[in-house]
Amino acid sequence: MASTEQQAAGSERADLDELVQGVRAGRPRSIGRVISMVENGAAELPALTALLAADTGQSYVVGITGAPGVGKSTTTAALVAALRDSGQRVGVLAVDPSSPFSGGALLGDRVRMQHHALDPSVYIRSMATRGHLGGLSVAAPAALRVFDAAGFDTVLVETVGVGQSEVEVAALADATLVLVAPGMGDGIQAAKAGILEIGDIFVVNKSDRDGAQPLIRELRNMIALGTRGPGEWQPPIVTTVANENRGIDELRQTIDTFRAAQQASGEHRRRRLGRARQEVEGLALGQLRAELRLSRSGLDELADRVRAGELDPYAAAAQLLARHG
Ligand SMILES: Nc1nc2c(ncn2[C@@H]2O[C@H](COP(=O)(O)OP(=O)(O)O)[C@@H](O)[C@H]2O)c(=O)[nH]1
Ligand SMILES: [Mg+2]
Repeated sequence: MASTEQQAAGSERADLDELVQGVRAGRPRSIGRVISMVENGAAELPALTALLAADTGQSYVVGITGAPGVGKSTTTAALVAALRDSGQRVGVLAVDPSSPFSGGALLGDRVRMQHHALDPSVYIRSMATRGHLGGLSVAAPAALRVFDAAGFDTVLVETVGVGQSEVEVAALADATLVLVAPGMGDGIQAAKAGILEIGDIFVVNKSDRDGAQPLIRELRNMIALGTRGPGEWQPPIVTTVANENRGIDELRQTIDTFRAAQQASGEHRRRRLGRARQEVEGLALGQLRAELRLSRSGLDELADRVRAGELDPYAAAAQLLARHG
């Protein structure tokens, strides 16, 4: 007869199998549970990830970045509708790297997404990544893998945070849309802060407003000054009025054109490789950090010697790693 321990392990395994089947079938409850496990860094994650791995590699990830208020959520909702019209199943992941809590900040966006919420071919989820072991570089790809295994053709990733986090999220996407808008004062300003280099497609949203033409000109000049060489993808500018659904079909077609070009050039594979590398590194570093803190590797003792001026921090770090190895 099996021991109670074996029985417990067996039923845990059965739970995981059921969860994996639920994700594969695209069941919202299962997808939601697994993404919560990603957020919380659950102990079952490695086992779950191994079970899901065979079903991944199909979905296309589109990152949507830009300053707050530029129209990211409106554009995301409009793109969801356009992608649904072309028969795709669509996932939306709203990432807030600055918050340890998911949900709250996105309530407004939820309302906007409401008419998609009843569509079984659309799944919308927000996720917080602060406090996650390995941070955004681990949590976001793990969540994307869940969407992927659930069979979504396209996953739209909207960042809620600002600044560096947007650049980080862009590094996880297959294609990055950078949104700017006239009359925001900081439209191009935000672009200057590193966002220009990450844009595959630029979107001038709110083009119903004054100042759209000068903004397009300014953007075009800045793109021309960029470092992209001949034969490389030159980021196009798409003009939209997202809340009126104008320009959204053209945007969807431009994403398709970019996708075809990046697949032909090998750039798509390079990006996926970079993403996997970042994830593996993030996991390894997170694990190492946890081990160094938990194990009696003498971190406290070494720190105390550094404090007392008996040891320099480089030597202390070298000793720490040597003891750990
Ligand atoms: N006039 C105008 N307003 C827009 C447009 N797109 C979005 N908005 C409005 O701009 C505000 C901010 O949009 P939102 O999508 O929440 O921006 P986010 O913070 O980047 O996600 C909302 O009130 C939208 O209705 C547009 O093309 N033209
Ligand atoms: Mg938003």
